[in-house]
Amino acid sequence: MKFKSLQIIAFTAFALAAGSAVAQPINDNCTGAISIQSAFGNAVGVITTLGPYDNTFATVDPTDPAVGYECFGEPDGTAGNPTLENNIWFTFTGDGGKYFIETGNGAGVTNYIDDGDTQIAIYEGTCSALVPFACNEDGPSATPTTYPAGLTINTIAGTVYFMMIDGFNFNGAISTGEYLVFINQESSVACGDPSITPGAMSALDSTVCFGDTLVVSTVGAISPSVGSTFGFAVIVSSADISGNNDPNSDPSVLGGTGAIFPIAPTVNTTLPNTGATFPAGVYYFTPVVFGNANGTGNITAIALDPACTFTGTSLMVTLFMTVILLVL
Ligand SMILES: [Ca+2]
Ligand SMILES: [Ca+2]
Ligand SMILES: [Ca+2]
Repeated sequence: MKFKSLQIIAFTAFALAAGSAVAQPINDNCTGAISIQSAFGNAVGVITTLGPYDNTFATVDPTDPAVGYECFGEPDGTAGNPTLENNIWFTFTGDGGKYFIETGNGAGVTNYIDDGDTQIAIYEGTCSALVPFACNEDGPSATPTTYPAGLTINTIAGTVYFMMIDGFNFNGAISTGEYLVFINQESSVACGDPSITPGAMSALDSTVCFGDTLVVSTVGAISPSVGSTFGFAVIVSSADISGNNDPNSDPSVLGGTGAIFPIAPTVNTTLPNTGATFPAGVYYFTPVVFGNANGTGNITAIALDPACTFTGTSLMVTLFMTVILLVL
């Protein structure tokens, strides 16, 4: 977006001949979003170029979202009244990777968007119930004369995203034209990354009676994000397994959750209800983050790589009666 100085803009008036067809882009609305899935899952550092796309005849639709683009700089760079002008839509499914997305100029573009001035808003949910996920007005490639949007996102594996790219409207001067979309997977969290941590686990009670519900929570977990299977899980065992990075080879391990939030870095919150039940006894609950693993389902069914598995401190809980519902 322009911000610091006004510019003299030369308007070129033109009229379309009567009867000529003006084609809206096929992805003018969310429901027509173009899949850009091919740009995801490629090697880190390899830029995938998509387009060019042209917003010249794109329109604003009543089904467009009312929120999620609060960062857009209208009317004058202050973002005092963000507006949609000529938005077009794209969709992709996350794979847990970290991606940098920006627009720009390049091969195939014959009418680069005015001032390069795009805006990007990314949503989760569905077209009829879009949930704001990320927003950017000007990215790191912006200069004093060109203002392409660009942002980095951590995708969640399996989550469907909708990306809206709009043009900036500088006091009525709307950026229209063509642009490319560049998508580049950035380095993820490798097994040796010092930021990796299974987080801190706590429980509401250390002793649990029949009929009680035990809530175990973990905060601050950061998992690796490499390999086909990675993420966070809670292991239940009959002995303390603190620091055992090969937990599935430990005979005391009884079970646990499936891999949760395969995204990194991230912060865990209270985990979903597993509905698991256990007989009376002493149990240990242990957070674990892992990468470079294979398989799906419960943590005990996943082939872990001990060199990329990080098991936290076990938390002891005593169950006094049988059939206790555990909320992990
Ligand atoms: Ca539109
Ligand atoms: Ca706009
Ligand atoms: Ca911009």
